[in-house]
Amino acid sequence: MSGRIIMHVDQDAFFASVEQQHDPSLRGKPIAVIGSAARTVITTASYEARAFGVRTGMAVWQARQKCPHIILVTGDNRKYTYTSARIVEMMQQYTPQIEVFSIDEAFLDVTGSLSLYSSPERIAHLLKDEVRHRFGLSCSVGIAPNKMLAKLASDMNKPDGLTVIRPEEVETVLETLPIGKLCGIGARMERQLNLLGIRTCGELGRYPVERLKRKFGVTGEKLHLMGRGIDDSPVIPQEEAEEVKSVGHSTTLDRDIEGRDEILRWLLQLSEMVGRRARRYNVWGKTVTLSIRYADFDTWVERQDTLPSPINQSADIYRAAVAILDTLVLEQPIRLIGVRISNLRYESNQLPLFEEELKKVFLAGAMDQVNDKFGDFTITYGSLMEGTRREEKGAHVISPAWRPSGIRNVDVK
Ligand code: TTP
Ligand code: MG
Repeated sequence: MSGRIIMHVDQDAFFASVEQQHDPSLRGKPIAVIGSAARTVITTASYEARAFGVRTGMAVWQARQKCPHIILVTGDNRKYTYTSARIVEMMQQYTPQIEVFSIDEAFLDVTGSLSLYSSPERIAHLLKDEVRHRFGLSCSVGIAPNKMLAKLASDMNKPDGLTVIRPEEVETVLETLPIGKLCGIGARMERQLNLLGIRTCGELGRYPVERLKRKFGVTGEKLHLMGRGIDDSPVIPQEEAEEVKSVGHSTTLDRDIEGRDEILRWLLQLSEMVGRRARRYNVWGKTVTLSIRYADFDTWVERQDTLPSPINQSADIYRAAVAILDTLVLEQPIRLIGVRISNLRYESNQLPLFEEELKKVFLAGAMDQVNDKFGDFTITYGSLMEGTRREEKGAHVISPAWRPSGIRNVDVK
């Protein structure tokens, strides 16, 4: 393999396996973990329970229908965050280049570790053995030239899998792969792409990028790259993640724009991206900044407004950005436009499931990558980009599973 070698490690049935490890009487049995607050929904199920058709998100009564002798265990987040942190600590010996991606997932850039180990597969075997011996858990590993493909690979042979996608195999793997399998293409986006006649990644990669851009705005380009299996986003270790001071998105436009309607459409899309990201991390901003670069590429305009109280709803951000726009007399057509909130307030008690400890893992491990191409093209007001229906909100390109992608400023190119 040339280029980067990225490994994605995903624990199998994580919460359930931790519970089975903790209480040996649960091992080998169909169990499901339910939330400590909302006890009516299955958080995750052991593979023994999955064999009966029990799935995450299922109501408890449905799970009982599928598997009458299922054992329900109330989740204990402290156990999971503790185990998660210790696994990450253990993985450090293989490479310091580890990005904690969620409570049971991490990316490892092992490119630099190969002088110490004979092959990436060898690292994966050692790591899997160690997870089993030290934690009594099994995990699935994907190895590929980038994060997107490594994540795809780790999911291909679950549980206890090890899947390698070599650079020369990428095209073949993607050719027939349904687009919904790609981390980042949610059900709505899948439907929208299906309507264009795109069902596989191969078809997505071949679809004219210009048409994708016209339909999905800034997301179109990314979809195109995804279809081709391209993802340059780096693995960003926790300690390199900076404290976040603002949440923003900006985009360089394909062509200069000057009509107010068109500017507003971009503002709406950018405001939604900022709002979505801020909400995901329970962050509010009191200051809204609008940045504009004119067509001559030399002149920047940056104006901000500080509001009476912090906001993170997209509509509020949009409204504030439009208010700022209305104070400007535009001198030339616009080439770049950006929206940002700053003066941030964190609402720590609002994380729905996880506790303080995990929040740290999430916020630190999750700090977004500067170049995280696949990190947050969460939304697009696709229809609005075409100037059609306002209430049609566009698709969630990134599924919630592609978390945590952090809240750092990102330029959408
Ligand atoms: P996942 O890795 O999605 O699921 P999993 O580890 O249980 O199973 P798999 O073998 O398919 O990887 O999520 C990791 C843990 O996160 C999971 O054990 C429970 C928790 N979780 C939630 O709390 N809510 C959710 O919606 C999901 C999907 C997971
Ligand atoms: Mg998992």
